[in-house]
Amino acid sequence: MKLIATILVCLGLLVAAQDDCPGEYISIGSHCYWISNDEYSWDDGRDQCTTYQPDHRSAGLAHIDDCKELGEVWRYIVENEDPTEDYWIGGSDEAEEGVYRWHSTGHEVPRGIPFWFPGQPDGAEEENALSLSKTGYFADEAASIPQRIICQLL
Ligand SMILES: [Ca+2]
Ligand SMILES: [Ca+2]
Repeated sequence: MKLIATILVCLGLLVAAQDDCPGEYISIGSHCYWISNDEYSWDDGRDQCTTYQPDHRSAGLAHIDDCKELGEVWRYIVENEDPTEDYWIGGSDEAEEGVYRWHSTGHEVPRGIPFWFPGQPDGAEEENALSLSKTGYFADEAASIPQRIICQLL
């Protein structure tokens, strides 16, 4: 009985957490995200996120700052979306080659393992946009490539 009670309480919390995210946003971990079905260039994806702001909450392409968050988002994609695709998230090194920053916070994107796939970033000035790639890790890719996008409420 105790176990069942625990499960019910947890389910209750889960539902409550999802209710906290407005519009089409969903709760993953402690943040609200929206994963598009349509594909956009990185710039159009950024504009899409900053335009669609349910309940007047600020939003941008996702900024994934710690490995717990990365694990939670990737696990959600594996279980609910298509893990054979790449998804745009909010980092860019367009302003300064080799220095990735989140467009929504201005903070530097974490470097190396466990965030980036080994060998990435490798595109120099040809690849200036950050993707959560089908490897489950970050990769730099050409910003013009159409990809699905992951938006996040700020
Ligand atoms: Ca680059
Ligand atoms: Ca690359």
